[in-house]
Amino acid sequence: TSENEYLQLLRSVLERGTVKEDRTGTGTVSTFGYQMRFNLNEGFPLITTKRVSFKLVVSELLWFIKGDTNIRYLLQHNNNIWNEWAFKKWIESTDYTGPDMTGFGLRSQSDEAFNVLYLEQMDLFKQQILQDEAFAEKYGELGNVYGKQWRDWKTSQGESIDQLKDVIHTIKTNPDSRRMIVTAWNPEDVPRNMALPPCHTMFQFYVSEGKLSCQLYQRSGDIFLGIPFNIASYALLTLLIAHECGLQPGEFVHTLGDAHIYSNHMEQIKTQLAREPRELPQVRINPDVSSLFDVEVDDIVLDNYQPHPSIKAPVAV
Ligand code: UFP
Repeated sequence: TSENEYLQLLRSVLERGTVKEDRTGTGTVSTFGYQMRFNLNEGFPLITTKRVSFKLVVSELLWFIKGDTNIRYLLQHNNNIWNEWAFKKWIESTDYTGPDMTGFGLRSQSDEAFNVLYLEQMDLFKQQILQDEAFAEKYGELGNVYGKQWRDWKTSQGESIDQLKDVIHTIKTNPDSRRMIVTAWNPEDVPRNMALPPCHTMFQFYVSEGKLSCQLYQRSGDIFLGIPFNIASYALLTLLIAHECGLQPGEFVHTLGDAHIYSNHMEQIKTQLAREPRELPQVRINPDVSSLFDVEVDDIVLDNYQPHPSIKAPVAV
């Protein structure tokens, strides 16, 4: 199956990668420039050699599509993947009066007593985001992350560009166009107004023989933890847009810049590579919902996903 594209990436970086230091201080083995292709008609590319949470993929993608940049929606869907970024702003603010949380990412992994305190503070933070709307508005906001750039890119004239809506319009009316691009990399915002400079930098659509393909350029990819998730997310985006445009899905082409394996993921990768890939699952979209912007979590169903067990690994922050 097309899962081999991913397993081949793992093997290739293990074999050809070079040792490289990185921002997080963890250390990586890395290569520069790599491409995978997933034929979306051969099953949905949610890898089976370990369990990947499809629920988290769905709620994060719908959050981007809605143009939402506040973690409140994610928390309402039990999705915690962006919490640390909002939490960081909270503990650095003058409104925060709890115990010192400086450097919580690394400290919570090495210091068990601190970890207990951290989990307590994080839990309080999440509760307050969910219960207190004014608090959520102030501290749940991540700035100009994906949702903002996709749906409400601000021009120098103060106008707003809805890149996602525009690209869908072009797919419908001028499918041969070679300009169907959405970019999240906003050089003005990157150093100032973003919690995390976008990893999935830009994507382009392509229509041929009634099929919609999508290519993503990802500037930086954590091969073990991030990439399986990113593949599923963009494969789903392609299915959703094909659905709205009345096209069949084609391919998802995934192009990587710095593709790296963190030094503390090596054991996990050995475990994973020893496993036999299984049949890929399928995704169904509620046929009654025609607009991408009306899709809700329950409109997307995953069938026949029978993966190997999940494999835990530390996240580099
Ligand atoms: N990362 C991914 N995929 C994502 C995401 C982050 O692989 O969707 F948001 C990883 C890549 C890298 C780190 O290991 O997170 C971001 O760090 P940096 O900005 O230094 O590249």
